[in-house]
Amino acid sequence: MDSKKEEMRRKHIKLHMEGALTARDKVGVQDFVLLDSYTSESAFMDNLRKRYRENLIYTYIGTLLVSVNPYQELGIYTMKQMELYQGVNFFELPPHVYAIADNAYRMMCSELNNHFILISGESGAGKTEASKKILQYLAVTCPMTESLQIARDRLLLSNPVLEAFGNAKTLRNDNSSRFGKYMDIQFDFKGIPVGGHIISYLIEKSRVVFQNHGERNFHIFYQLLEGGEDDLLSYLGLVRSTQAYFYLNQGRCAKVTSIDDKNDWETVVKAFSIIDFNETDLENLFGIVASVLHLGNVHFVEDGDGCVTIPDNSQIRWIAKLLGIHLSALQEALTYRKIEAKSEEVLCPLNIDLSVYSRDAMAKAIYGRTFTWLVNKINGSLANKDFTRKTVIGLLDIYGFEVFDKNGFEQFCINYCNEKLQQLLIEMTLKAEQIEYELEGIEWEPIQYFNNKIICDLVEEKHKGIISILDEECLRPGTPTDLSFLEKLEEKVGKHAHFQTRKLAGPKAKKRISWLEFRLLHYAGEVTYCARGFLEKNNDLLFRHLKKVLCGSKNGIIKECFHVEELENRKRPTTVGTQFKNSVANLINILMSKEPSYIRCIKPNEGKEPSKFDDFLIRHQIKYLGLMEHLRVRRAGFAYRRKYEHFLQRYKSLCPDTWPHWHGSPLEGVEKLIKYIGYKPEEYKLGRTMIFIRFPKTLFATEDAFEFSKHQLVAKIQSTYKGC
Ligand code: AD9
Ligand code: MG
Repeated sequence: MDSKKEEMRRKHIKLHMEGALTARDKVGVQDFVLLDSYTSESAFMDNLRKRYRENLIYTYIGTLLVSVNPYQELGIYTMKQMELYQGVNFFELPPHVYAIADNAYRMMCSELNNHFILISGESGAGKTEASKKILQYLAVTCPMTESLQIARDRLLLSNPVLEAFGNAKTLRNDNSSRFGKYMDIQFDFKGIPVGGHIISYLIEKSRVVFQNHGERNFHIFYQLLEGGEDDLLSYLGLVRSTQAYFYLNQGRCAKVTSIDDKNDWETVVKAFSIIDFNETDLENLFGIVASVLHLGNVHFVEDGDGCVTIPDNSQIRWIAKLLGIHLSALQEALTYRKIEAKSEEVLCPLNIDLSVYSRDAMAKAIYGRTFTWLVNKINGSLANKDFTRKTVIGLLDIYGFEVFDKNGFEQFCINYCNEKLQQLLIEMTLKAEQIEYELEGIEWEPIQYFNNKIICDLVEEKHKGIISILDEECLRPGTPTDLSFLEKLEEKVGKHAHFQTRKLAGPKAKKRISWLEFRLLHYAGEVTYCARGFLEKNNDLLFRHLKKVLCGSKNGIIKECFHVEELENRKRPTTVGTQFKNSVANLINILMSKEPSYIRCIKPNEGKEPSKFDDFLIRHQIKYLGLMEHLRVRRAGFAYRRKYEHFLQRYKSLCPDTWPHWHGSPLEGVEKLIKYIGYKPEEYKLGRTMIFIRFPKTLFATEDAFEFSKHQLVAKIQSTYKGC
């Protein structure tokens, strides 16, 4: 290059370095850490909006992926895309869910450690879709042997089965997961997927007996009625009409345009055959599904003596047949309560309300336990004992923070789980940052952040937390009620800074708290819970009498789900709240032992519409997904860091000393390079293996200068060849 041209090039590079030229206005930055005003929520929103308009649904915050549901097919999940992301340096390509999957996979293979990918976001934000894309990516791109193809197929096909039994149409999402799911994908030492294991959390059993207008029961009921063969339906005593069943017609929306139940039935049946379900399993399983439908149609009437009877026995007959239990015993268990006094048993008639309660409790119990059985059965088929040395990638698709107009026990549990996961995210990110700084020999500057441990403690602390207080109230002799529980809360945690009730907040509270309500100030914002139903849901009581009948069932699945030992054990069963608390603690332990990746999904509008970016809704989610907090932690100190080798490889053409080949150490090369292009001392720090750049503008300038010099080089090469 002649000296005049070189001078021009230098001048241009200098201009870029001073920030005079920029081309990022249209599509925004692909990593939020590169935002100049990284503490500004508006800047965050602007960037997300710009990218969404360009159909760029993914953006990073460091290594965390933010995803906005496009509600349309964008053609970004093709085989070609999968190939593109395989083994590529994380930051070389635009952000993508495949990059997250590939990065976790490569790290797992090279470091032989375990990873997890936590996917969170509100209902309809795209969590399940993201987790399916990851599973597909791993199944398709990982090496595979013929003998292990079945393991891969089972991993993939466990999804439609679990979705059939655990997903439902809600107002927010036509395919809403009504349970939390953690799935380990296990790999052998060659990186071949060999098996898996699933843990499910808190299936929404109440949906089995009740659905809001515009919502449905779990998909499997409709699939069976739409797709099941005539012979099967008549064996189960069912008619082909969703309208005929009380447990299906309350929501008044059995037909949904986006759902093809008949087709889905075929997929599920095919999946069952691959996942090793035999004919007896299926007979038992559909016997239970049908029994639930029959149970919903059991009606009660009260006779003159105040005794409840079942006027029409036809439904009960079918249930007795399908579950292999005695008709009269079932009838008795639904209309009487057996009280054991001293050595004798006394039958005490139930009123209509209690009979309906016990009917619904039975439906919920058999469905809930069958779901657990299903997960165990799938786990049996995913287990692969031949491989002892295994590493895993865990996928967590869990319900996001929920704030509805009315929030009950379920929201309380879900939001507590999110509180714990937020704590884990911040702690793990902080820890990872701190470790990286230490390893690199860079001084750690403490970061101010909100530690939500105080709220976790409020809910979970032994003897003092809300769950313990609820348990105590459930166990208390006398007549504990939801109101007495609320009073206990006021007495015991009333002074806590994150707890309020109407009495405590007084009439001047910003948002009114009604009678029977309490409010928690979560990290993501305030949520007002109605205590109605807390005691009942926490107890989840199935009358002993009914349990006994179910323990005698001849249906193989029910037999496995209800054990006589349960009856013999006089201890109160663990409450739902405590069970959930324990399973969340267990989950946190599982996650803590693995390397994390995070995907935060955002729902862009309530109407499930493509290209609609609802500012208000999204701003709210940014807050409760803790994104600004995460960005602050991630950006503290330095916006950008890169290994010396990678930095030099990319930018070496900017300096005559390092171009085209640098033979010294990468660190020395980087020192030469940044001196040449004029980095100021306050703009960067050099660690042991990485350069840390403090401001995004320094990196942008370098990147723009690089683009410019690349064009110059191409032009030069082209002109050289022209001359040949
Ligand atoms: V819930 O908490 O289970 O109710 P999710 O799981 O967050 O919820 P889901 O993944 O089921 O939401 O996505 C909802 C719908 O959005 C899907 O059925 C798709 O129609 C749509 N969706 C989500 N992600 C994508 C995507 N990456 N591309 C196209 C998408 N459509
Ligand atoms: Mg889902």
